[in-house]
Amino acid sequence: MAAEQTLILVKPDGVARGLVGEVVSRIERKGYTIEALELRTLERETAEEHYGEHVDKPFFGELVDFITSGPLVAMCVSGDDAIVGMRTIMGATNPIEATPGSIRGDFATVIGENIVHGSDSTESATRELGIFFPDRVPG
Ligand SMILES: Nc1nc2c(ncn2[C@@H]2O[C@H](COP(=O)(O)OP(=O)(O)OP(=O)(O)O)[C@@H](O)[C@H]2O)c(=O)[nH]1
Ligand SMILES: [Mg+2]
Repeated sequence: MAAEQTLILVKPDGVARGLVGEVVSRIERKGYTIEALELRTLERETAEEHYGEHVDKPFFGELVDFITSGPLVAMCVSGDDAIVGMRTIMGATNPIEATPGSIRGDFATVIGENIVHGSDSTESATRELGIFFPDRVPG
């Protein structure tokens, strides 16, 4: 068990569908702490940096178009094993494989619009929190 911080995004589809409260509620109910929260619309440059690991994928352009298409809600979430724990709450990347009871399993149908993002490792969490909440990254 490790105390961790992770970057969670309610993506533009989640905000447009009015699911911010639902996602926040599930995070709080689980027992994690919301350390910081901001509604913002990403510049393309910021989105390309955030999704830099996917730059060579065929869907990269589509991904950046989507994540910059409207306001999103960025959160720094903390708790015991919060990185993997949040990925479990979110469900599998592809909503048709996400377990019912998970956010993607309950609210999404297509991979390109899957409501939430969560950091996938401690390295990703540090890098991504540095983009969205630089004040919250240790050191
Ligand atoms: N259109 C499209 N989008 C994809 C595809 N694969 C992944 N994505 C999108 O790209 C995002 C990032 O992919 P990954 O990092 O592999 O998946 P993930 O870690 O579960 O999702 P994130 O938390 O958003 O990073 C996914 O959440 C999807 O929205 C694909 O084949 N087509
Ligand atoms: Mg990812």
